Amino acid sequence: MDQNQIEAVVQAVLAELKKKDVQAATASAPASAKSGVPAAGAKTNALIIDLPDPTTPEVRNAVGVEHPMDPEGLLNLKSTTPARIGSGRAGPRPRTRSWLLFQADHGVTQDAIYGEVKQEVLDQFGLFTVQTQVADKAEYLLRPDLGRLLTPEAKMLIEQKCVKKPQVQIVVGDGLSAAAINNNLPQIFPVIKQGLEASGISMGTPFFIKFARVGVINDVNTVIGADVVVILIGERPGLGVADALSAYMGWRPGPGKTDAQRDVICMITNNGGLNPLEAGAFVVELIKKILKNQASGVELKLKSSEEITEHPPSDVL
Ligand code: B12
Repeated sequence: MDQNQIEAVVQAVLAELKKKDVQAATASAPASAKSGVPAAGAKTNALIIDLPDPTTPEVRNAVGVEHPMDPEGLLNLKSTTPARIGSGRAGPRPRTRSWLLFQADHGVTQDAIYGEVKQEVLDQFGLFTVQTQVADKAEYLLRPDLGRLLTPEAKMLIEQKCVKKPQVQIVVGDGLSAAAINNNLPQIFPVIKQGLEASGISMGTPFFIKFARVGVINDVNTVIGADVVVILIGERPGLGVADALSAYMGWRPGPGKTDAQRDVICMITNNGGLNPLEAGAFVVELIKKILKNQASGVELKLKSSEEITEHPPSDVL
């Protein structure tokens, strides 16, 4: 066989293989691919993306273990947690589906951390903005200490704009999830405000703190002098939920006060957490408890347990 004949045979075999590849891919491709619309990034006749969207509930919750001993038990187990269990494996590695889902969820956490709180959400409640000593998001992540301190300009603005020595000061902080504020503030804020008003508790002038950490309430109170300071702040996003809000609060915060002297109501979200409307009512109840006991955190726990021991409810007697 001469060189030309060899080349002709090779070309014929390659053409045949290409034809078979296209037939096989078309047979297993989803409807969108079969419709002739090439998937994003696909070159005609080269690559057809035939994996379903991994983030749909059906695919997210699908059991990946082949031949489970107790299929129903496994389904029940999976329904109790958003943790990635029972997803199966490909040899020693995760399946492509699991890996894509992980990447997609990770993308959502990045958006939550690097996202911005919407001005329209702040405007809805007339919140003005001040900033901590953090310059940008990269510094925010690296220097939590600076996220606990207000700039001199911020203190000046707070001094000018805010009512001093209220019983309760509410502040909002972006924290680690802008989505938490964007999605939950519109529901929780009015409930807290109305709850305090209805209980005859005075509330200071609320405002927004950019690049905030929980401990900033100490610095806030050096200017405000409130009895209780509450910060509504975005929680560190998880791979299941990225828009959870927390309400951290303390009795007369000030320099040197720590988390041991604070309380928190956490995981406030409509995505599988504490509903923000309900959470607002809990926040008001906790504020009342702190005001009554003039203590928060561990001290509040100790004081309330003393109360229970001293005055046991009638059904305990
Ligand atoms: C990260 C984290 C931690 C980190 C905080 C370190 C850091 N610098 O980030 C570490 C591992 C130290 C930690 C420890 C504890 N944590 Co923690 N933590 C979290 C987590 C995962 C995220 C918090 C967050 O995003 N905060 C927002 C950011 C912007 O705040 P930050 O200023 O950066 O960080 C401050 C807060 O995170 C605060 N903090 C963290 N945990 C707790 C717990 C309490 C009761 C308080 C008052 C403050 C507090 O400490 C940080 C420094 O000031 C939450 C889970 C969640 N769904 O919220 C649990 C969570 C808040 N922690 C919890 C608990 C119970 C604790 C501990 C008491 C555990 C223990 N038994 O030791 C300790 C207390 C620590 C303390 N600071 O006094 C519970 C609170 C439950 C509740 N309603 O009371 C949560 C909700 C987890 C859970 N589901 O059980 N925690």
